[in-house]
Amino acid sequence: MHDLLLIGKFPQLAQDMIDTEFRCHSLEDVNGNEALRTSVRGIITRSNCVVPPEVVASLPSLGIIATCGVGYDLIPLELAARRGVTVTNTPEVLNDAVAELCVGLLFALLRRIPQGDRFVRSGAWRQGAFPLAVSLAGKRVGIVGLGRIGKEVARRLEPFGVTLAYFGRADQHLAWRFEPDLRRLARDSDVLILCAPGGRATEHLVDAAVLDALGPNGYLVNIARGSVVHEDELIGALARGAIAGAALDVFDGEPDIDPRFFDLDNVVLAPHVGSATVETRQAMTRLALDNLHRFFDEGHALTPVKAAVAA
Ligand code: 8YV
Repeated sequence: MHDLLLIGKFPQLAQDMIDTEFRCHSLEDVNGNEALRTSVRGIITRSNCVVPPEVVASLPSLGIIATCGVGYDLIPLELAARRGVTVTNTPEVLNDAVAELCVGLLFALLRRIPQGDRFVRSGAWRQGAFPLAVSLAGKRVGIVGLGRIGKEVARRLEPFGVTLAYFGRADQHLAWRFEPDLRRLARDSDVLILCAPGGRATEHLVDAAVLDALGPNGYLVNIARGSVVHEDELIGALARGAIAGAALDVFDGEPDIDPRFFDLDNVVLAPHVGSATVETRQAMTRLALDNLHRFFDEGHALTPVKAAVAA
């Protein structure tokens, strides 16, 4: 049974799967045992955990970093590539779960479902009706990053009678309109949905200028990464009504998010649960474990991250 360095805390169902197939060690265990440190060939982690470069550099036998998740923005890819370390993620198996959460957050945002729940629980209903919200039907939806998850979001929203357009690296020549200018997409959208990968290339892609273009009747949904939005400018836009509202599953510094969010009534907050279903996390863990087995047994992985794409 191979030894792995475990970085991050997994749901118990995932950890149980891992423990039946590999011996997991903490960073403290590895650093305190020279034989283990020099023999560990694999790291297993989660996409919302930082894999420190100094840890990657400290493991002479390291051959693979397998993350449970599609994002790899917290893994030092360039260092891994220089050292010939394979990095793997778990694409595809979580598309449905993340897209479903996105649709759920969008309806929660537009129809103010969390606020309605609080309204009933507070007894305020006795004093009058809950305020009117807005419909999704007929709205213009702009998707930022039409990758695998972005396409699943678009497919789920189309039956609701929306008009879809997207922004990304290139025109994919699909039925939906490609908009090469993000501010123009925001200007021409009622809802802007962020599905782009995290990392340097997308950091603060959505800033005050984009939010101003989205406008006071516009809504933002972020299921990507907190880093894709300039969070301070988002909070300012929400506070002054420069946009109508936002639904966020990802944040800077999560789980310790900016407390200013808690005072905003026009924001729906979710604890990075896009892929957090039993079925999906089982599938993600299975794929990460299969990547490790395939690498150790045959020298190559099933779903390696292509560093060129990540650059
Ligand atoms: C979480 C995600 O990271 O897949 C990703 O990139 O953001 C989510 O699936 C999940 O907690 C990974 O274990």
